[in-house]
Amino acid sequence: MARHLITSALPYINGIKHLGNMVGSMLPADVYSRYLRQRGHDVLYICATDEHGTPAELAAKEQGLPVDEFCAQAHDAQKAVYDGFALAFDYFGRSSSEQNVEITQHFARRLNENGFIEERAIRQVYSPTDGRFLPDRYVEGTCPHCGYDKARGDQCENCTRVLDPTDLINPRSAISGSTDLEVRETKHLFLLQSKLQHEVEEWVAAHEEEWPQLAASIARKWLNEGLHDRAITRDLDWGVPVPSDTWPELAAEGKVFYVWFDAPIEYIGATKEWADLDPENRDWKSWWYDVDTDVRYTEFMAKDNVPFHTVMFPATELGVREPWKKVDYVKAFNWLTYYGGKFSTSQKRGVFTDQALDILPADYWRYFLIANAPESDDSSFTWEHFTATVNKDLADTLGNFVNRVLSFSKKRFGEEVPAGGEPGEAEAKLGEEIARLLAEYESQMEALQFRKAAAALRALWSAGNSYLEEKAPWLEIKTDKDGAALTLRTAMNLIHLYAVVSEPFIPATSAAMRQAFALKDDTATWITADEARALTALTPGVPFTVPPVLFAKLTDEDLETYKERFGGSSE
Ligand code: B3M
Ligand code: ZN
Repeated sequence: MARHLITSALPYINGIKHLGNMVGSMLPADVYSRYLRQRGHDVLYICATDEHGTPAELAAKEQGLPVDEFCAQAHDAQKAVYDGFALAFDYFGRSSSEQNVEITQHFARRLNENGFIEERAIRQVYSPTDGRFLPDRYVEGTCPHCGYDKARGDQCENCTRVLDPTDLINPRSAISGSTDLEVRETKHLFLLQSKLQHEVEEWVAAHEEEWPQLAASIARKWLNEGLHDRAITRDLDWGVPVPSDTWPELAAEGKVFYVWFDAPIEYIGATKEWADLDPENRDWKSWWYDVDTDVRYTEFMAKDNVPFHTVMFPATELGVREPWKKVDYVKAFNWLTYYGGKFSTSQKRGVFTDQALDILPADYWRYFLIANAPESDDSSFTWEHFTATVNKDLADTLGNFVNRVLSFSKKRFGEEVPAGGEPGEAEAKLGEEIARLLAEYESQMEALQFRKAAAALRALWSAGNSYLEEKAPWLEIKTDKDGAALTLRTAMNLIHLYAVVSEPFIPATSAAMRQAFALKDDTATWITADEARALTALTPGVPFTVPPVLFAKLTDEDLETYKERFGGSSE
């Protein structure tokens, strides 16, 4: 048993996320956490809404709400969707929490004491029309690198390059649209990342071999370009205030920390939020402080977040000169596209997570998304692919197997696992196959290779179908009643095995399968290789019920309806 700390990139507060966000961070982190818990590990899965910065202020403005009220509502709305997806966070916090304010300010003070923060006067975009400075996303314009004309002042969504608002060509205010912008001088805090370059390089060198290539190559690229000193404060109303004990002048001017400074610290902050709810039994520091080899820390994120997690946040943690836990494994994802084009929150294209749950239960989405996770490359969502996968894998291969076996057995043998027959050659062959596939599934899960893990799970389901076709109990029963009982009992044992091992992917369906045998809701007991080989855990006489159809088959008409509602192309 090991201690596993798991975090997924914090979703921005500014709106309900689309399926691309879900598959690139929270969902795989949940699948992995569930798997590790089932294997008996001590797991802490932490996430939170990322609530500061210009996206929050702009979204609140759009809805005509004060920003704190907007964030409270938007946090609850996102949390409801994640509950709907059955994401089993140990805690889902808020980066605007007092815990995060406290730890962020502590980090800043320590960085300052260690000589890694400097006050500098800089030139910032100022809008006389709006009567304020326009940091980050308050400015939009054309990307100087790729020419994308809706680039934001902090990052270009198209080429993912990090930008400064003054880099943009033809800049305009995101508040008023005004192009009457000027550049004025103001003081800000800078994090002297250049002084930490060497240390970060050493740290990355010690870890990158273990990371997936996507994460390692992005980290390398950033280090090769050189770490630049970066402004970590902003002229905004909403954010973690610069502490007045250390920087009275900046604090009086109302400066707050830049959202990317406090957001990763919220991984720690949210752990403290969790612990503060039950301080007798929960120790947040035992997960984060001076635990270098006691805790294994895995982060999940899409590729645009990788530089912040492999280079910038580690730089911050190193500069603090205290033994804060740093990431061990960075699981990074490419993009999920919508018919080859971009899913986009700001352009409202693609399928949003709340809409997805309106249409079908979470397990349909969880399975499809993980089985097609953009791991080695971008992958494309199409309704054709989605409906075909649901019908083939979930409705036919798994759902139909469960229903066929249980209804037929009920009809011929009543509502108990049937007695009779001795396992023979077919069962021995099946057992070997199941044990082999289970080992494959386990090793892919442990390697965080989600598509391959999904393929192994699908192969486990298929093996049951092949066995059933081969033994054909509906024919067998005419000549060999005991033989048919053995076949059905073995098939029921497969259902029991599926209930346990499918849980990380399709938890609600797993629960329905367990309930068919009135098994207590104990998924923490994994299946051993010997049990997989024997397939005899469910013994004759165990009562069962036939569950309702596990997965509905999607029709051509459904497909047309989805395409009409969401648009069946990238346009
Ligand atoms: N909220 C960016 C994003 O949603 C950001 C992640 C923060 S992780 C500390 O893509
Ligand atoms: Zn660009």
